[in-house]
Amino acid sequence: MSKNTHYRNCNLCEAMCGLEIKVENNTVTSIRGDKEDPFSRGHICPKALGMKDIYEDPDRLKFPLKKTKDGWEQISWEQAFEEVTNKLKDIQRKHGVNAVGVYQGNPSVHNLGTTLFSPTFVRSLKTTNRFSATSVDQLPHHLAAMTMFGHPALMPVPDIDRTDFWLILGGNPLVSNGSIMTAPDLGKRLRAIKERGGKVVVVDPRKTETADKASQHIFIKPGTDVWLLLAMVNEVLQQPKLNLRHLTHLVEAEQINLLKDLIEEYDINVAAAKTGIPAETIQQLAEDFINAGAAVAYGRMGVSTVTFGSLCQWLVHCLNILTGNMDRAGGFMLPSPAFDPVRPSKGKKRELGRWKSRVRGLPEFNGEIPSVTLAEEILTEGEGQIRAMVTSCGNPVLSVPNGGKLDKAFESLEFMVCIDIYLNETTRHADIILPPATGLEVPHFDIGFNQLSIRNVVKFSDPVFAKAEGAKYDYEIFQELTKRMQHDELPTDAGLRQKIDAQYSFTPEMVLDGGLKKGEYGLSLAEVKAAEHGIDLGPLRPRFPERLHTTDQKINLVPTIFQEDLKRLKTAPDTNGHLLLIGRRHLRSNNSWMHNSQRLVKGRDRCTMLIHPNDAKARNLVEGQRVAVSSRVGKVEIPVEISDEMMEGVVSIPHGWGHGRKKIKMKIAQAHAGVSANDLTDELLIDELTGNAAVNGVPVEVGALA
Ligand SMILES: Nc1nc2c(c(=O)[nH]1)N[C@H]1C(S)=C(S)[C@@H](COP(=O)(O)OP(=O)(O)OC[C@H]3O[C@@H](n4cnc5c(=O)[nH]c(N)nc54)[C@H](O)[C@@H]3O)O[C@H]1N2
Ligand SMILES: Nc1nc2c(c(=O)[nH]1)N[C@H]1C(S)=C(S)[C@@H](COP(=O)(O)OP(=O)(O)OC[C@H]3O[C@@H](n4cnc5c(=O)[nH]c(N)nc54)[C@H](O)[C@@H]3O)O[C@H]1N2
Ligand code: SF4
Ligand SMILES: [Mo]
Repeated sequence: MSKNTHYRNCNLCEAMCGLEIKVENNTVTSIRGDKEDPFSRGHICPKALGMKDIYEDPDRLKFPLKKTKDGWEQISWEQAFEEVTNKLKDIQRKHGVNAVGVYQGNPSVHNLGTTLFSPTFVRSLKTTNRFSATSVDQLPHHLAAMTMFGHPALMPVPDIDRTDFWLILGGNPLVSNGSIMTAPDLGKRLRAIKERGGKVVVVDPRKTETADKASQHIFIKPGTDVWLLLAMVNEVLQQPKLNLRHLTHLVEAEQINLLKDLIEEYDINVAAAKTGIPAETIQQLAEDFINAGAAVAYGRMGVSTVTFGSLCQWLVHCLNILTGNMDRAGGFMLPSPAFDPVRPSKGKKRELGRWKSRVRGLPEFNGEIPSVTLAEEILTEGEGQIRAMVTSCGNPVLSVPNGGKLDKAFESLEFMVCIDIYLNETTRHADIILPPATGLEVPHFDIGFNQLSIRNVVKFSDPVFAKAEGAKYDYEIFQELTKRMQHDELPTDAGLRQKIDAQYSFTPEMVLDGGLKKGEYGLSLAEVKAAEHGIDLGPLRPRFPERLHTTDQKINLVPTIFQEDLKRLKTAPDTNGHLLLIGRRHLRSNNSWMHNSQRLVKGRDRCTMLIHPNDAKARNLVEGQRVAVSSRVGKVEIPVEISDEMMEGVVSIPHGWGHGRKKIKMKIAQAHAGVSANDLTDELLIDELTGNAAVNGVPVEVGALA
């Protein structure tokens, strides 16, 4: 590859920033924002340079490793594939198909080969013990999409370039760079709302970086947004006349009446008592939202990973729909991606809980069971117990509640294989690690995030560097594993067999080309490749009703499961008297796996606990002091940072740290170890409807070290 300037998308977070990468003598000499990218317009964040660090990282794995009594030994791919699949098949023969569990982590959706080729591999394992980061993150979004719009992937995004009022609940897009909303250059986009006379309101227990730049910030007690949203929807329903615009015929009038009856009791006064927000503030917020030109409510992690996460996401939709802001410019809209994986469901009935997890009876969703139940599925003896694990792109020891228990569970397995680029807190438990080429070495295309993008765009990114000699692409690893996982003892149905055979004869680029041509813009991959800065396909367009996948092509405003789940509000436990733990993200951090970049971890310690001055005073704590934080499941020691950016009664610890565990190989991360917030979060604290983890709003005790 002789070219020395390359244009490609950053694949690290959801923002899809265009990068301009200069290379000399096989070394990256600079990474800048691509000013000609029509979407990101030159914007990048500090993590973009992490692409160089990952490429050059001496700790990054490139060849298969096998654990032996003398330590890790490099083995050939052939040996690795043979041993892995023989072992998995053996265990399935002996203990049944469900004895193999699989966990897929976040970078799965940031890698083209894994996005396209891992699903068939997972199916070829034939196990119902499938887990992923989805249930520690966004299950409530998918459930609302599926039950209201007919498909779990139909998640509208806020049309922030045209809105007059953006209500952000539990999201910190200026740091996360947006989630379930692909919107590079968010700082400018947010400023533009204010400059055109619009308003941005942030509801968050912490005065975040986003709240700081917003028109208004409202503190809320963690886990209580459901009451705020109920009160706001109630206010909307009290309006003399609703105007649903073009959705009027898509929502049954009886459903609106039903909703009115169901939630009548949850008014502003109830909300004020629960949330800690004054009644007048809630009243004003509701009025502002109703009276704004185009308005949009958007709720992310902070209202998804809480005990009423699903009700929250449902109510966010209700608020947008009933104020006429769904599917409208400046409101909540569905993107129109060039490569569209959302296929007509051919009458396929989708529901929650087609099967239940063995130990705790948590519901299946979209073929997976919740990750909060993974540890007990491994540790609890009996038929169906997980005895071998496959992980791909995941670090559940640091990302799933009660990571300490999971650490022990993985240690007890008969066999574990990890498809991963690092020897970290999770993969250290593996018997074999299969590392794929990654980052600048692989072609990239954002299948997932073009479905969540606030403008319709498309771009293909060529690799900047060739992969190391003898290394494998992720899709090649999945092809090989899939092919070899077929065994005569376990019947493979014709449909799966067909998929497996097809998969073996395709490359990701062939799949992309086919999908793009079939897509609504009829583009070929060659045409997309020719536009190295990407192609702008225009602002979002109204897509209702034709994109709805419900059988009657209407919106299901009040799905029965939410109606039922409302009953749970009556028995919500009282959290008064406890400090409540919430998370926090940092611009230079990316979940658990980018702390091996010196430039991203340098500077002051970021793994600290934020606490309000009054709460610190009540416990005689001073700035920088190390304290003990404990919860039902564990205890950590961490320095405190005292700040009135916290709401009283709430403390915040970032997740993804905790690299002090033994036998990992991430030198820089180990030198900046921090502690894991998920040694405190509780696998029993969940959104009961879906089993999604509630990593926000965890009761904890804080005190000086003994
Ligand atoms: N307390 C608390 N916990 C949380 C959260 C929180 O806010 N608070 N957030 C949750 C959320 S939103 C998420 S998404 C999860 C994330 O949870 P996970 O996905 O389990 O964790 P990550 O830290 O993203 O780990 C990514 C793994 O993929 C590997 N990797 C990186 N690139 C590649 C690649 O190209 N190929 C392969 N095969 N592997 C690769 C890394 O080495 C690492 O092991 O954490 C969740 N956990
Ligand atoms: N720099 C960086 N960017 C990232 C990541 C990263 O680790 N670092 N991770 C990526 C991933 S996987 C994801 S999913 C996204 C997440 O993207 P976001 O959801 O935007 O990010 P968070 O920082 O988790 O924001 C959650 C907010 O909810 C608030 N909160 C906590 N509890 C409550 C509550 O009960 N109610 C309300 N209203 N708010 C609450 C928190 O204070 C926090 O500000 O970020 C992505 N981008
Ligand atoms: S905001 Fe996200 S996509 Fe953009 S440069 Fe940073 S990590 Fe990459
Ligand atoms: Mo996430």
